Amino acid sequence: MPPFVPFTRREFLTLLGSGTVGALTAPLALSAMPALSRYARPRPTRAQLRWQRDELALFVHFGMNTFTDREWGDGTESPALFNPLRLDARQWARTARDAGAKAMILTAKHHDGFCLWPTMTTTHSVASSPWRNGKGDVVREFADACRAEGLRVGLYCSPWDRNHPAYGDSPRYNDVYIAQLTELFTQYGELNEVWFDGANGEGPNGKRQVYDWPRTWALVRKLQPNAVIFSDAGPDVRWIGNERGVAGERCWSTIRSSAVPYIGASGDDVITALQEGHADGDVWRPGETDVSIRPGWFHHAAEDEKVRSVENLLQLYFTSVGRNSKLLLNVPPTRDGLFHDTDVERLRGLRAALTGMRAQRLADATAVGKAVDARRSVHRIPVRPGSAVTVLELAERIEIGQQVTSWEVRAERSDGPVLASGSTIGYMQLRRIPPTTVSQLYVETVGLDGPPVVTVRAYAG
Ligand code: FUL
Repeated sequence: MPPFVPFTRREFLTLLGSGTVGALTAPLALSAMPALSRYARPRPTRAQLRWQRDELALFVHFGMNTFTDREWGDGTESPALFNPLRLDARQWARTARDAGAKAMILTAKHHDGFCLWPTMTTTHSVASSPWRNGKGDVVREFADACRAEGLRVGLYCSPWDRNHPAYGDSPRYNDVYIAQLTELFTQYGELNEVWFDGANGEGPNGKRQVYDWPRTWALVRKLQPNAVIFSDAGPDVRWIGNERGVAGERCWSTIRSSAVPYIGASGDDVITALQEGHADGDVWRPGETDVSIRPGWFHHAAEDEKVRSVENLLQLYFTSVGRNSKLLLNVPPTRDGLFHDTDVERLRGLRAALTGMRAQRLADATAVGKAVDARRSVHRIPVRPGSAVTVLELAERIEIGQQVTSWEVRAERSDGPVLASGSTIGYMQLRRIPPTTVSQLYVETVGLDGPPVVTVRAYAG
């Protein structure tokens, strides 16, 4: 999808005159970099902006594996096993809202092929289970609960299906998959994110399935035009390259589309590209950091003592949202169909820690900065006296693209001690620093095309 480039008429005419407009449609050559104006760089679509500003979403892995105590089912599981007697999607949604999350994504179908909604495409679904006498629909309850709590709704329907008999017969299974997605995209209201992985293991009979991604993505665009599409190859949101909750220290929301040419592309170069993106990327494709609150994606009672601590969750927030990514934090319901008390308590703790930090704001300023030369500018940010600064937050106006290639924050003056430094900023950079009492922050930024607009905040606590 072409990037959303909100030109003013004047900008457009200027570009026409300068001959830069062609760069919008052609992939950017490295050598073309210096000549590019900021107006030619990719910018986020409205849907990408909204997605990024949500900062935190919860991922909900729930399904047959919850009942078999596995991570990957093989598709032979009996639907009779699925019976979450106390399932309460409102409890998930309330917890998510209270944690500060703005959206949730549910595994409507995982690799074992068991569908959490009464699909017409297979009998391997909730309709064949004892749960709610076969009349239940987890996707419906999930979507209704999200909306009731003011959350946006996302779905993950695994393409790899170890149950469906058509899997491995590529055209036939692709029709099944499209039919499943069509049900999900037409019966549950507006989705804000559709999540795809490239999982493509051997089918039950050693069959190999070739997915039809262009067809799949076209279906999303047609039926859910406001949803962002996540996969490692985009097109809207890219995978961050690991499941440890850590975005690259350098993290561009732009990436060269050729670096991850197809879903499931592998190799060190691909992982580095996913982690860091590229300053000269031809597409706006921000990174999403998916990570679980527990060792596994699904709930296992044996892991009830291994839920991440509040401090650890806070750390994840810093290494994802605080590195220009978005945190998709997995919280798996138990067999009862509820989030576990420990997970709920930790999420509350995360919210309290973030709210506590933001309540102790000592500095908050947005400015273009004073240009020192064509690319370098300085900002002097006054700090409220009384408390020591422990966290620095920097942000760019990403509506107009990502600009900053390096930054440095010093205490008081241009020759004061360096409190923090880095390369990219993007949507947000968060840094902890040793407690420092200052009256002014001296912030220097270097932009790709000129002095960027930067917001600088400082917190105590
Ligand atoms: C992967 C899957 O194989 C895992 O089971 C999990 O769902 C993770 C989020 O995505 O592709």
